[in-house]
Amino acid sequence: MSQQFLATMRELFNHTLEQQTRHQLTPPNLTVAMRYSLQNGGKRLRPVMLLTALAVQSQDLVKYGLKTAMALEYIHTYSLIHDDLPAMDNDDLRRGQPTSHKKFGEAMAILAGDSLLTDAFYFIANDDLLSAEIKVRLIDRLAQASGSWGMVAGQVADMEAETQLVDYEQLRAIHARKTGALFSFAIEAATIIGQMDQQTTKHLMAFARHFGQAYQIHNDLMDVLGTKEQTGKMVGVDATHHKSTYPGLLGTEQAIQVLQQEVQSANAELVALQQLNQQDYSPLITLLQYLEIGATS
Ligand code: GRG
Repeated sequence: MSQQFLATMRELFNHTLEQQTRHQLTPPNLTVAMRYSLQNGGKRLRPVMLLTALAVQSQDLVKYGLKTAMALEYIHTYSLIHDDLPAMDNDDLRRGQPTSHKKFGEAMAILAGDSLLTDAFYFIANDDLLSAEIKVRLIDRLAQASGSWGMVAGQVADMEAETQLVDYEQLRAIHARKTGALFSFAIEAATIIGQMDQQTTKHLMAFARHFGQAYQIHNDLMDVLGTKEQTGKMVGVDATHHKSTYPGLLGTEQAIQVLQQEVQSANAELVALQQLNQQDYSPLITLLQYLEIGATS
C-alpha cells in the first residue's frame, strides 16, 4: 500500500518534471544534456520524500510542494554530473549509462550542471502557489543546504579526506553535509510549506538526519558488496580513490550494524510522530526500505 503511495508521488513528480523540461527556451544542445541527466533513471528519493511528508499531513498540500521538489531534484542532478567529472570522481557510468561528460563532453557537462543549479532557484522564486515569505525561506534553506555551508562544503571535506585520516565523528560530519543536507532540505521544505508545528518539525528533521547518514552508509556498502548491475556504476572505486568510507573505517560488519541503528532511529522518530499526531506515517517509513542491503531502486 505504502509502496503504491510512493509510486504515485514519483509519477506525479515525473509528470511535472516532464512538462517543465519539455518547454524550456534553452539552446537545444543544453536542453538535451540537462534532460539526459534529469530523465535517465533517478530514484527521485528527495522529491518523493518532500511530497510524501506533505501528503502525510494532508493530500491537499502535495501540489504546493511540486516546484520545490523540482528545484531539489535539479540540484541533486547537478551535483551528480559535477561529481562524475574527471576533476572529481572521474566516473564513466551513472545509472548504468555513460556519465554526462562521457556523452556530451566535459564543457557541456559542466554547463548542464551550472544550469540545473541556477534554474532550481528560478522554480521556487516563480512558484505562484506559495507566498513570498515562504519562497524566501525555501530559497534561503536550499541555498544553505546546497552551497558552501552544505553539500559543496561536504564535497570539499570528502575530497580532502582522501589524503587525510578521518575519525568516525569527522566522517559523520562530512556526510551530514555532502549527502545529508539535501535529504534534510526535502523534509524541512515540507515543514515550511505545510507550516508544521515545532514538535512535528523536530521529529521529522531528526528522521531526515538519520536517513541521510544511513543513505551514505548504504551507498558505501554497495560499493563494496554490490555489483555494477545493482548500482548502475563501477563498484570498488572508493578504495581506488582512497575515499574515507564507513566500511573502510569500521569494517563491513560494523558498518552494517551502524546502518541498521540509523534506520531504527529514523523509524523511531516516525513512530513517535504517529503517536503524537495520530496520523499515518507509513509512507515515510516505507522509504526506509531503500536502505536495505541490496536495495537499489
Ligand atoms: C559536485 C558540488 C558537488 C557535490 C557532489 C552528492 C554528491 C556531492 C556527490 C555524489 C556522491 C555520492 C555517490 C554520494 C552518496 C549518496 C548519493 C548522493 C547517492 C546518489 O543519490 P541517489 O541514489 O541517485 O539518490 P539517483 O541516481 O537515484 O538520483
